[in-house]
Amino acid sequence: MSLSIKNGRIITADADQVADIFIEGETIRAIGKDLPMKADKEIDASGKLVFPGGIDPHVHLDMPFMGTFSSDNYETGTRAALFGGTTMVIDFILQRQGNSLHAALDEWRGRSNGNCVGDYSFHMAVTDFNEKTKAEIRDFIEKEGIVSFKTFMAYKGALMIDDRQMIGLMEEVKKHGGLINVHATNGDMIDYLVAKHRAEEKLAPLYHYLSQPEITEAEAAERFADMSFYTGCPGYIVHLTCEGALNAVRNATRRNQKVFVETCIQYLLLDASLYERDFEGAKWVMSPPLREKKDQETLWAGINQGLVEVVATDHCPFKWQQKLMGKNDFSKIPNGHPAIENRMELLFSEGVNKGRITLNKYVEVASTNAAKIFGMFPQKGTIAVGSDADIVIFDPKEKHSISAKTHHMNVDYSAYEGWELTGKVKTVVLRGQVAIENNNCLLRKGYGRFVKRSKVSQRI
Ligand code: DUC
Ligand code: ZN
Ligand code: ZN
Repeated sequence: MSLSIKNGRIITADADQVADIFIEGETIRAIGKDLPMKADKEIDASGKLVFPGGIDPHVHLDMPFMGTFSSDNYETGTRAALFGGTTMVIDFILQRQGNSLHAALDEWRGRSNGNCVGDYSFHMAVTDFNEKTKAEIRDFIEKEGIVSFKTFMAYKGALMIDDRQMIGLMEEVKKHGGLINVHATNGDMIDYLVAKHRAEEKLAPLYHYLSQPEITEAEAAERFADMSFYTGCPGYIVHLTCEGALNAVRNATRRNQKVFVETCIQYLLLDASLYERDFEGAKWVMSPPLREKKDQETLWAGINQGLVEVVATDHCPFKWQQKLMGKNDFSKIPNGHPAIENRMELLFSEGVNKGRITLNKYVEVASTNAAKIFGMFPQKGTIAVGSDADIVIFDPKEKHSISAKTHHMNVDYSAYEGWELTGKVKTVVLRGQVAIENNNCLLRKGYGRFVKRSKVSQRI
């Protein structure tokens, strides 16, 4: 099976050209003007932008969390991702404290194997680092192709590790060529503030926000950067939201240290005023919480300064009935919001169209940098001869609006209901197969493949 995409404006992280793409099987075979090859199927992309498939390296599908499961499973979540131009996601396996990493891998494979429509990988979240866990690290990197290890500096009693465990894990991960991802917020400070607000019967969603002030994140980001510097282990801060935390990363550059930073689309576009809407604010209860307008400006600037490399989602949807678990107590609202389907279009409309980022930067932060940082470039994250044919054909002029009535995520509200966007994903190709066309998904569950990743290079 071969496919030609003719006359599109092809944008990669470092190029911009009108040309044809010839795909044979799963990979790109040729790129050039007026290619002579005849393909089984031809798509006319004149007037359209052509991007590498989006990569969202931070999603939680079918995840057991806070007494329930995130409402998108591997099928609905990866399909919704494809509708939004994201051809690959990286999900998180959570070790259960007291159990092994491999037991968790088996559990996560049980839910994901054969169920994905789009491509996927896992980060391994280490919640209990000890001599037994330590002995498993090498196997993950060398045999399983899982080279990134997530750590939580918060969620005490369930997911959090202490600094002693963090240092031990960093040394082991560094030894084998991996990377540490971190949820960097100060768990003890947050626990204290949650308990205080509950004791004072301050139980509305607003107090979720007030229990995680900026300083809880700035402090943890700096501490994490220090530990990463000390051990020499590459570090990646997930869902960074605010000026204080980004300043910690900026300061680390003064000693020639690189800490990779991911922000998420919601922190660029939404702010904490949404928590003032009584219980409706539960739709945006996530950790870290939404911040202030000044933080949004810092994050956009951070992208352009090369301090923020990735825009992900932390997609962790819960239906309204699940959010109601915290009706009388903000600390019981399952944390997370839906965005896997909206990320690429929101970032284009609000970022590129509003002149905040260039087209090349868009591709960099929505796809290429994640592929590089997480060890799968140039197989993923670019349009080049030999790369997987993961391609998005995008109409930069089409106007549309976001609604739960039309989205494909398994959740009964949208965090962006009524947002008017310019720019729409029209056709998506995953490893040479047309995945999305005319608003239909043409692939079935089971097509999505687990992507084994390579040891991590610091260069991006
Ligand atoms: N934050 C969320 O909002 N949800 C899932 C996990 C996390 O850290
Ligand atoms: Zn997190
Ligand atoms: Zn997360």
